[in-house]
Amino acid sequence: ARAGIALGSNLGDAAANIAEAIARLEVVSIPGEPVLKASLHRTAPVNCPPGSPDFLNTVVEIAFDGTPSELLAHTQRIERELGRVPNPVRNAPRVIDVDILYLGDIIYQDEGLTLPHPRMREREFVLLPLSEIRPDMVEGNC
Ligand code: PH2
Ligand code: MG
Ligand code: MG
Repeated sequence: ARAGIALGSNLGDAAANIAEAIARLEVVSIPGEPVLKASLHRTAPVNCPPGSPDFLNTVVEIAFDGTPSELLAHTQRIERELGRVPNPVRNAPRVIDVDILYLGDIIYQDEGLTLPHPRMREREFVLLPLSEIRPDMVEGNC
């Protein structure tokens, strides 16, 4: 199935962090299937602690042959490999955030993952890059 994945970074070399995460997602994508990549967007922090740096955000779409929890295991592994450390502060600055937006038309919910992502439609930092690669999915196309 086609998997939409949002990436964000506002700590360290954000562009390099996002590029490295995308490279690792491409490894997970089904060989020969297209990987769609939006451009990088500099965005103001939303619901983050005061003084948080701006983000770089983008969205990619890969082809994934597996379950939602298998894809989540990959995105969490990639966050770990890039040096993300747990922070008890909600939405504290992070080296990399890799969030699954959708996996085909699967509707899924468990304690760690809800698909489609419940907040993707409210987030301009998701909708704007998503509209570049999947304008059909974004109402009004911003
Ligand atoms: N991610 C959040 C909360 N706020 N703001 C921006 N601009 N970009 C993000 O990726 C972002 C955010 C939760 O993960
Ligand atoms: Mg997030
Ligand atoms: Mg996340």
